[in-house]
This record gives sequence, structure tokens and C-alpha cells, in this order.
Amino acid sequence: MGAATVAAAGVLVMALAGSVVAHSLLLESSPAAGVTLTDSPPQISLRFNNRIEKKLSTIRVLDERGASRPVTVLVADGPAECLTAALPPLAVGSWRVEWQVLSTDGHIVRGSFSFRIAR
Ligand SMILES: [Cu+2]
Repeated sequence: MGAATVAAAGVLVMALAGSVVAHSLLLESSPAAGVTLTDSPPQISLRFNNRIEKKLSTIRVLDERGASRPVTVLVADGPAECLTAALPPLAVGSWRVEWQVLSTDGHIVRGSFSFRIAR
């Protein structure tokens, strides 16, 4: 076995070990899942258990009919494990947040939750 093969095997082992800890899981969100707010939130913030690739991560906000509103992911904002997006003013009603992030282990992780605005 040549030195290059040994080195390659070492990289593979590290990559496999890394995948155990680098897979991103959503820990909390703001607004939290299921809450009812009295005002439109200025932004959505998602916090994961480890850093994510912000430039390759997306957040969508959908109304009750499934129509999406434009959101701006703030790739330069906040800690590396948080994904934040600025929101336009949202009307009264139920809103669904669909997120997709790229973990540092290369896995795409997705999820969704809803919140409500009532005055
Ligand atoms: Cu993973």
C-alpha cells in the first residue's frame, strides 16, 4: 500500500467520522413552530446544531394558498449555525415556512413549520 493510498484512506475515515457530527438538525426557530403572533415578524431565524452552508440554504414563506412571498436570506448575518431571512410585511393568517439547508457533511436537510398572525 503506497503512501498516497494510506493518506486517501485516512481522509475517508475522517469524512465518515465527520458525517456523524456535521449533519444539521434544527434546534429552534423564531417565530417558533405553532405560535400565534399579533404582528408580522421582521425576520425568520433558524438555529441548527452546527454550522450550515448559508449560501446554499433557502427559506420559503408560503401563505394559506401555497403562494410564496419574497424573503431575503441574510448570508452574512449572525453565527454560522443560524440562518436568518428578512421578511416583507405579512398579512393576518396562517404562514408556512419551508427551509432547506446544506450541512457541512454535504447532506441536504429540509423541514417546515407554520405560525399564525392574528390581530
Ligand atoms: Cu448528514
